[in-house]
Amino acid sequence: MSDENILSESATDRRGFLRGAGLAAVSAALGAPIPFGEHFPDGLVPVALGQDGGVPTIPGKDGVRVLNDRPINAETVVTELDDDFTPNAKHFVRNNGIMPDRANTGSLDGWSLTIDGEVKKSLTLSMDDLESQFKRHEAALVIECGGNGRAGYNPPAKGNQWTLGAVGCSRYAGVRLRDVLKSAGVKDSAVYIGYESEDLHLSRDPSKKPISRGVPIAKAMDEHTMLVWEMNGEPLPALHGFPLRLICPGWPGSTGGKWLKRIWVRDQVHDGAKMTGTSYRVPRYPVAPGTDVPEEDMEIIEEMPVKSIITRPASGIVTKLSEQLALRGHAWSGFGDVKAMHVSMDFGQTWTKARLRKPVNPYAWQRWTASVSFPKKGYYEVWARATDKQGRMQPMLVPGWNPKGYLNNAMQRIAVKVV
Ligand SMILES: Nc1nc2c(c(=O)[nH]1)N[C@H]1C(S)=C(S)[C@@H](COP(=O)(O)O)O[C@H]1N2
Ligand SMILES: [Mo]
Repeated sequence: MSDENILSESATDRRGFLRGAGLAAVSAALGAPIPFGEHFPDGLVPVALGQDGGVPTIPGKDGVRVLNDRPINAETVVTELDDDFTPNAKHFVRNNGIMPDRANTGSLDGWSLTIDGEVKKSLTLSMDDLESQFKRHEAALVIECGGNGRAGYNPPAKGNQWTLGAVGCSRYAGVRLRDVLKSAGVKDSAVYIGYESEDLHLSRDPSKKPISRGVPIAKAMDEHTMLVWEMNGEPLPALHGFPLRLICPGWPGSTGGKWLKRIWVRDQVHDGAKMTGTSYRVPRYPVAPGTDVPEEDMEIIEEMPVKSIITRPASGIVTKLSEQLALRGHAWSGFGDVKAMHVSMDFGQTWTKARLRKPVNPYAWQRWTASVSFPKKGYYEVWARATDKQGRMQPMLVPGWNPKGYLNNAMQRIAVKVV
């Protein structure tokens, strides 16, 4: 292997050198006043000061690519997802609105979690109540945005053009949602839960919510669904929902409300912001690319499909004919464990079984490793394909086109030049 890379664009270090600096310092570094400085999003490095010719960065984030800065959306460069568990600094960020002030101040003043609706007894819980009244639970969980891979669809779907990196698997600690729901006493009339959060709509209109989604009561009562306040042993970071978030593992990341303040148990399918219309929905039947699908023919996304990534080597690697090329990455599925992982270096004619680790717990991703050798010099692609325990496999091409560009679990391909 050499350091050479045949791709024109490589994953480089996008650390902003002004991380954490105040407005005055930023202004000094720019050599100019910032007339609209008060509107500059907290925690963002001005494009002019970013590296890589102006790629914006986010303080406290490493190895991420910013897709949008209002609201903040950043995906992880795929080679930066190599860790067994994704460090906080590398976890992707998907915000639909403006982060609440509380996230930045780290204060719990006036904060509580309300559980109400179709329950026998409404609860108002402080962080101390959550920590002391319920059994602590820890798990490593994949969070993947429903739109991860959107950039692969044609005709293109509107929205953040996520490639591979709107996914991460970090270690979380908190409590099972079902323990909290049980203590409130779920009524037979309960159908769904909806979350409400402290973030603001982009318009700053307090009567509007950026997002308020939920899951059916069975998923809410599943033993793996959690309320978490710790991420990789640290208090939940501001960008990831301080002080408390929900995680419904295996389901679209959007079901995991950040900056949580209420769980509303509903007697109908929750109808909060981004639950209705075409949000986080796909057609009930396959459609041709570009089809205008009527809203009533769209259904809510539940489990996320089987998927894998290649975290080593980077696409574009140059390797020697005499050497074996070591490959590695992670695989996961919303439908249960991944049971097999295969790689091909001949455009899918033959497949080699990779080694695959068991997950540390359900809904954690699984490490895979493989090595391949090449018959002669030239250009190759390595393709990687996961199969879950229900027999579902990643498609070679983008799967069914859908108007919002969700659920693209096509195999990842990397370019390899053998010299
Ligand atoms: N309150 C709130 N919760 C939210 C969001 C949001 O904008 N506001 N974004 C959702 C979406 S679409 C995703 S994919 C995940 C992203 O979680 P992360 O930013 O910790 O990666 O959070 C979800 N929870
Ligand atoms: Mo998302």
